[in-house]
Parts: sequence; C-alpha cells; structure tokens
Amino acid sequence: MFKRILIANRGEIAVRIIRACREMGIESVAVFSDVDRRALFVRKADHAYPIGAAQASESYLNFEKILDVARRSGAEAIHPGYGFLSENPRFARACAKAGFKFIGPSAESMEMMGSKTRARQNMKKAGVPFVPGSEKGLESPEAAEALAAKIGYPVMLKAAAGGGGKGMRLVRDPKELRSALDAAQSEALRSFGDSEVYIEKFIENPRHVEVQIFADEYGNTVYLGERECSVQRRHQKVMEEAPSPIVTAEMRHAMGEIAVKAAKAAKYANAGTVEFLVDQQRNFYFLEMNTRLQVEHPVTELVTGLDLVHLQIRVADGEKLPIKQEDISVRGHAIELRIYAEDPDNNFFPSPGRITRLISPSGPGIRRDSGMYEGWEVPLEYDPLLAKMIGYGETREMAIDRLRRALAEYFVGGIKTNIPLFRRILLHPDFRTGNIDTGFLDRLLADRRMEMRRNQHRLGRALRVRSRCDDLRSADRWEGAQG
Ligand code: MV4
Repeated sequence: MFKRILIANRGEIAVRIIRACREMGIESVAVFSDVDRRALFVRKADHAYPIGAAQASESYLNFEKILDVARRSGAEAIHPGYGFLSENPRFARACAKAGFKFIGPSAESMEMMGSKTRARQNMKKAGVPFVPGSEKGLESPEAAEALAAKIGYPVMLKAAAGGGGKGMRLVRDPKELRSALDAAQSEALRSFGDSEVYIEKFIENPRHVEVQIFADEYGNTVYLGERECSVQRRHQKVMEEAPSPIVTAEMRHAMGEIAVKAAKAAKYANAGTVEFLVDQQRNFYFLEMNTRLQVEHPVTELVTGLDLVHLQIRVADGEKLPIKQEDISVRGHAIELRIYAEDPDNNFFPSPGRITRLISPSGPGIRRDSGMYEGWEVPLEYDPLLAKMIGYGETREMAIDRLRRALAEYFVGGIKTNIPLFRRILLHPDFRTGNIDTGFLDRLLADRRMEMRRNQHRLGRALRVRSRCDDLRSADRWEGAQG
C-alpha cells in the first residue's frame, strides 16, 4: 500500500482525503497557496508545502509546482480531489510520466468523456440511451436547420468541450437557430478554445439524477445507486440526496446497468459518475460522465455504508474491487446541504471574511465535512464552499427532521452563509413531497422575491431589524448555555 499521498486540492475535500489517509495508515502531504497558509487542511495534514500565489494558475493548477512537491516529499500517489486538476488528462499523464500514481481514471477515459460528442458516439456504440440529437459537431447552419427540424423544436445547442452548463443555447423558434449557432460557436471558441457545437432535443424541466459507479483496473465495475441533484441554482448544486424520491427499485437497476455499460465503454477505472436527465415521464437519458470523486459523494457513502475514498486508494494501488454488485444495497436516506459563504439576501454574492464564531451541530444522523474553523478567514479567491452537512435517517422524513434540528444548532458568525435558505427549502411542500426538478429552486427564490417586494412597502425596515435580532438571539442562547 502507498506510504504517502499528496493531495492536490484544498478546503473540505482535502480534509476528507486526509481523514481517509489517516484511517489507512498513510501519510498525507498537503500543498497550499499563500492565502491558505492557515487553512484547516494544512493543519490536519502530516506534511504541508507552500506552492505559490493565490491565483490557481500559480498554485493548485500548476503541474510543475505540484509534481516538484511530490518528488521532494516522497509521495507515491496524487489525489486530485474535485475541480482544479481532477479531470485534466494532461495532468494524469504528467503524474504517470513523473512516476506518481494518479488516483482516478486513465487519461484516455477522461479524454473520451471530456468531449461530449466523442462521449455520445461511444454511448451510441455501446447502446446507452442519450438525448436525441447529433453525435458530431454541426458542420453548417443548413445542416443544423435540417437536424433541428427532424428532432423537433425546442432544441439545445451545446459546446462539445463544455459541460456543467457553459456554452449552452436554447432555441424555441427555427428563426433563431442561425444566430444562436453563431453565438454558441464563438462562445465555445472563447471559453474552451474549441468551436465545436452539437444539438440536442430540449427536455423541459428535467430532473438531474446521477449514478455513482466504481471500477477496479481489471474491468470489474459496479453501481452504487443514484443521487438526486435537481436542487441547484445556475448549474451550482445546492442539495443532493440518495436515493432519488422518484427512482424505484426497477428504475435503479435499469439506470445502474446502463451506467456500468457507459463506464465499461470508456474502459473506466476508479470512482465515476454517470449523469442522466430524467423527463416528466421518467425516461432517462445519458447526459455526461464526471471522471472524478464528486462533492456529493457522502450521500452515497451513508446509504451504501461504503467509504469511497478508501476504495479509490485501494483500487489505485492495484487491488481488485472488494465488493460485488449483489453485496451492494441502499439503506435509509441521506440529504446533503452545501454550506456556502454567500449572501442569499444579496443575490448570493460571495461573503468572504473572518469567522468570528462557529457553533457546529452534531448528534444522531448528522455528518459534517468542513474546511472551516472559528477564527479562520475565508479567502475570496476560490469556490465559496465552506462545509457540507449531511443528514441521515431510516426514511426521507427522518433525514429532513434531523437536518432541520441541526440547522437550528448551526451558527456561523462574521460572514453570511446560505444556511437560512435551507430552512425554507426543507419546509417547502414540493420539497417535502419530493416534487423537485431543476427549476424548483428558481421558483422558490422567485416566490421569495415577490413576497419581499410586497413586504418592503409596509415593513421592510422592521423585517431587516428582526432578522438581525434572530442572529443575535441565536448567539445569546449559545453564550447563555456556556454560563
Ligand atoms: C439539457 C437540458 C434540457 N435538455 N439538455 C445544464 C448543465 C449541463 N450539464 C446540461 N444541462 C442541461 N441540459 C437538454 N437536451 C437542461 C439542462 C439543465 C440542467 C441540467 C442538469 C442540472 C441542472 C440544470 C439546470 C438547467 C438546465
């Protein structure tokens, strides 16, 4: 087994990986930028090395600096976490060339899934259902018009090098197709250095359901159930849960088999996620594959009882998968809340600064994966994810009740967070019945804006004063309890 692993990441995910290393008797090596010198993950790692300026290109995205620390520290493997270099096939190759094991899939698998058109061609070959449309880049406006007419409007134009919502255009009217194609191609060129754009039939108000898969380096591949990720805003996920409230045992089996087929077509190894769009008739379509450990992996860990990071490390070390499909079952329900340093009352503007007080919940059925501590200053340079809180229970209702209880215990002073938003979501009738699609959060926020506008005329000031009092009351209660 590896003796020492370098973690090419920061924040809560670096802490998560350090914990797995500690449990497995492996030494952890952190790398950190100038603004992360005092971060929690730096304090928790066995070894820590500075790698440069806050700007990611100078530190967390810099191959040379990371590989130089890997050599100097005596690390044998590199875990990329999520984001940053985690889905970069050139980095995976550079690790191998320098003699370090990249904990993730091969560069070839990443390349195949990185191009959405290549992925669609391969899914077609493998018999995986995907959203109707083209499997090649659009050659001309005429070809695009002919294809769109065949598929039927509305259609979506997407960048082949995109994913995660960048470079998409919705076209409802044939008259708009040419200009949309023009715009999509130049945006794709600007954003990704590749103008290739393809077309898909548009699915109205889909759900986003994804299947966790896991494979060893000998072709053994299993699925670990699904996650429902429809509660999102601007392609930023806010909550995830497992299992999905709409997925039946039969549907889980069918989606799982398809996800394994997709992974095998990519000769996939290690942890991966196959994303599906699910329409209102519960038809599901392959959307894309994420070739990394995901932010929301804990909900799958809670309902399957597996530790995905342990498994990643073991499989990267050449072990065979220790589990078979028939050993895997989904039990209970888990819901994750992503705690961001942002202000829900000010258009979710980032809210960096010093955490002056931190009161963290715990107790039955609550897991927290956090990168923050009291007194730490949240830098503004990176993704504002501070922590994840995951509620678990025998049933979905139980998980919701536990999260509501834990939210009432949570207090983060000095900065704004989206914690108040979760109180509203967990009380919303559509959320409580599991009636959520990718438009749910936008609708909830639009309702809120209407309500706020109505109130502002009459008692806007009173409301603002009261919400400040709520914060103070919460802090007082805690201080009171301290004696
Ligand atoms: C779509 C779609 C509807 N029809 N494709 C957005 C992110 C990117 N990964 C794919 N996305 C979508 N693709 C077709 N043909 C709707 C979305 C979409 C979405 C997808 C997943 C999660 C949240 C979303 C929010 C808005 C739109």
